[in-house]
Amino acid sequence: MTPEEKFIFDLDGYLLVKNVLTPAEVDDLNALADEAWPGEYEENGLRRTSRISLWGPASQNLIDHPKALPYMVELLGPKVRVDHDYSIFMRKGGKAGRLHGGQTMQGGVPGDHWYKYHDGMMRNGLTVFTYCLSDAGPGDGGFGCIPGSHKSNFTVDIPDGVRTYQRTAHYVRQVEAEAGDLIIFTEALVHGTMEWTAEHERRSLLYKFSPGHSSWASTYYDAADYPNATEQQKRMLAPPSIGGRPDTVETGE
Ligand SMILES: O=C(O)CCC(=O)C(=O)O
Repeated sequence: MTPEEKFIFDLDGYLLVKNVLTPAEVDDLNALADEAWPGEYEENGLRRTSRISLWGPASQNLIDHPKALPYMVELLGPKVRVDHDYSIFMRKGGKAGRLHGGQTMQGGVPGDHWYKYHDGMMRNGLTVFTYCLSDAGPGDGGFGCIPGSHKSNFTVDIPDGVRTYQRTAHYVRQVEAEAGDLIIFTEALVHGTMEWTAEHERRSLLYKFSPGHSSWASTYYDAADYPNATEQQKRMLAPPSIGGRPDTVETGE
C-alpha cells in the first residue's frame, strides 16, 4: 500500500483501488458467473449466492489475487485468511440493505467488527474485498457507506431513516467504481447496499478476510474442495488458529 492509500483507508475506512482486474479478467469472471450461476431475479431485484470461489479457476484466483494480496497482509496481518465469499448481482430497482456494521451495534453494545491503529500499523477484523464486474456511476447505487464511521463513537445515533435511505444525509456516500476496480472496506465501517438505479446490472464479487486467529463465518473452508489450490491458497483457506500457523505469504526466511 502506498503511504497515500494508508492515509485514505485510515481516514475513510475504505479504499478504491483502480484497475485491479484487467478487462480480460473481468470478461472471464462475467462469463464464469453466467455459466456457473445462471438464474432469474426474484421480486426484490437482488441475487446473492455464496462460495463463488468454487465456480472455477478465475474465481478461485480472487482468494489471493496478486494485486490484492499486499492489501490483505497490510490490513489484516501476515496470517490473513479467507473467511467467506459471495456475489451480489442487482438489476434496476434492486432493493437495498440498510446501513449496518460499525464498531458498536445498534443497541449500543460493542460489536464484533473492529479497526485498530498502533505504531504505524493498521489492523482490522472482518474486511471485504469487492471486485467490481460492472460500473457504478454517480447515483447508480450499490455499495454505500459513511466514510470515517469506523472510528465513530456515536454510530448508535445514526437515525433509522438514514440507515434505511428514507432520508438522505450528506455523510452517506455511494462509492463510484468501474468494472475491474476493487473496493476494500473494513466491516467496522457503517456500510450497506443502496438501491440499484442503473439500466445495466450490478455485478460484484465479495471476498471477506479475517486475521489468522478469528472467523466471522460459522463454517470454514475445506481445502479438499479446491483440488488445484496452490500452497498459498491452502494457507489462506485453513481454519482459524495462530499457534503454528505459517505466514500466508511465504517470505523464504
Ligand atoms: O456491496 C454491498 O452492497 C454491501 C455489502 C455488505 O453490506 C456487506 O458486505 O456487509
